[in-house]
Amino acid sequence: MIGLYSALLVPFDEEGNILESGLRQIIRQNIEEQKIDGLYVNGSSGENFLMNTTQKKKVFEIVKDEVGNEITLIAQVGAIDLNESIELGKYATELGYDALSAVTPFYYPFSFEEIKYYYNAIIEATGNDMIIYSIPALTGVNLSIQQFEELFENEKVIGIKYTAADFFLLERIRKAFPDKLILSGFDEMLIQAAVSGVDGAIGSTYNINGQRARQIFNLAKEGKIQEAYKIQHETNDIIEQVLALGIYPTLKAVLSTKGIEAGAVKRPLAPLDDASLEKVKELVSKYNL
Ligand code: NGF
Repeated sequence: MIGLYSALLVPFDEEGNILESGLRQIIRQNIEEQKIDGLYVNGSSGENFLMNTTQKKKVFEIVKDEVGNEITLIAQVGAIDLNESIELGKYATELGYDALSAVTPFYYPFSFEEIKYYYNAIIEATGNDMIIYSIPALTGVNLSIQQFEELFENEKVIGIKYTAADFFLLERIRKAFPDKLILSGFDEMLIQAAVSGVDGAIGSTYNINGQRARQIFNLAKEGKIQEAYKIQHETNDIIEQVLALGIYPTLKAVLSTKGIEAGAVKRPLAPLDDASLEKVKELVSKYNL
């Protein structure tokens, strides 16, 4: 399960329906152009939390159908409705997804016992491996090293998707659990994560910038830090502009300039205006995206 994963983007029409042919095109360019090792399906970048259950299942189905066994597939099934998580987890497992991942339950201030119950319930119902999706900035859930240890007591919890900038905690987790999988989540901090010993990474920008991410990761792992930083700096020039314009519509607009049917973002997320679309074209040409 080590490697670089794109957090798969999902194209929608103006009414919020999934564009199946566009989704297949995005998958193919991730494999053929970005050369990624796997896809993280129905995460934040897939606008998962804006979709209904039927749409989430549809995405799982299309992705597996398009990918087959070419690359590794992780299904994000987390939801605050545990029954939905279980239903999605069973569905993705039956489709043949390599592992599940679930965001820590959010909105209500769940106790750690409740969070643990949630993970163990999904694992028990599906029998699949689980990667904890920790993203404190969006969920408000900050798990401590002791809490990770308790979650890891279930051997089906194989690792963490670590989307945080706390490199002290990351170092502590790496040292304490050398055999657990750690996939880092912030593309703009890939070099720091690689040096900290992560096994790979999952990112939204790898949909358009996967090859630079690969160079950063490999160079950092080989100890060629200055060379890795050169590419991280260039990458962060791109990410800075993408974030300023609005991450998901901008990533889709970049794909659209390449003739991919990347569609719109799902409302209430807002589309880009004409001035922003012009800036996207400049970005694509300047960085050869
Ligand atoms: O989009 C977010 C939200 N984070 C992603 C990634 O960690 C999670 C990250 O790539 C993800 O994409 C998913 O679950 O689908 C950022 O977009 C990127 O580093 C720019 O900040 O924080």
